[in-house]
Amino acid sequence: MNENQTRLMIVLGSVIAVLLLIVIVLLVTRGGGDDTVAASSSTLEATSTSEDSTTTTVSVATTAAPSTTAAPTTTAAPTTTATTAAPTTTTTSTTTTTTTAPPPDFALRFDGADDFVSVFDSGDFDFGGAMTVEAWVKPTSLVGTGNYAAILQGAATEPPFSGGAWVMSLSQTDRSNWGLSACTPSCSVIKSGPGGLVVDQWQHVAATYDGVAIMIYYNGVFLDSTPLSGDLSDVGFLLIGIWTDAFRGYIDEVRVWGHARLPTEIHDDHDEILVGNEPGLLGYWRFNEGSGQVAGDSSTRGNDGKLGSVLGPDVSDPVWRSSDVPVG
Ligand SMILES: [Ca+2]
Ligand SMILES: [Ca+2]
Ligand SMILES: [Ca+2]
Repeated sequence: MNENQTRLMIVLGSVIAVLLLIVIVLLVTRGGGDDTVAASSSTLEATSTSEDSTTTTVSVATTAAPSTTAAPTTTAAPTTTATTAAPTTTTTSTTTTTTTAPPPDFALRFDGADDFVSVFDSGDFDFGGAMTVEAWVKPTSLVGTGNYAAILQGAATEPPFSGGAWVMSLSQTDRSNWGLSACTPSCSVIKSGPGGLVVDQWQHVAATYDGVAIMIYYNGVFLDSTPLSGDLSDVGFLLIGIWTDAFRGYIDEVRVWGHARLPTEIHDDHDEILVGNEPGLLGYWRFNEGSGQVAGDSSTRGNDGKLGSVLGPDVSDPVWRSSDVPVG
């Protein structure tokens, strides 16, 4: 090999070496680019993951919303309403009804022709020099027939009338004019005057005798008096609703006492229900039976009355009717 050939070999060798170097560089360069892309991809994936996380978070939040919505359901407004215990309220009202239910009140209605109640006088109504009689009345007519009609009287016999000791009566032609007549045996009479009673209203009438005078009271208020002395005659019966003629309308809460009650006592008790054991109370007929032939005595004396002429149905029986008498 000559010198020229040697130079050529060196050049060729150098060229090959350079080419190899370029190839290597290129290879190396390509490898680094893939790594960069891979790194970018990882970043994107990370970002995606991050977005997924965000999405997940949102969806969790969304899931939470219904949970919150469920809260009211759990708050169980309906359950509370149900627990508001409609049944409890019902129970309460039932108890109240039972507790406040007043006992039935009845009165007797008299036909104005022949009806009456009779109480046999075993001696309680032999008053001597003092008495008090009272009743609630609601007349349905105050037109007279020419005879006296009685609310209450101490009579010698049951009807037909054959004399008596005293009578709380309505006047013969104007029955709004009521009063008391009593005999010892001389007689005194005190009356309200015309218009003393009105129709279709409950009114309280009372009369007393204290050995000095007879007095009358209307709705618990003193009305008038007239002198009288001596002992009242003994009689056989206490009659309600009749004298020579009959009372037309309703009578309730009849009371008889063995002494002259004071004005304040009459006023304070006239619209109150009595216990029945008050001192001096000899008869107390509330007419609350509502049926039957007996008007029971609510005092301690046992002076029960009978309806009509006999203790069985007859034409003289007054009839039981619901009462709205303002007592109690
Ligand atoms: Ca009654
Ligand atoms: Ca009868
Ligand atoms: Ca009759």
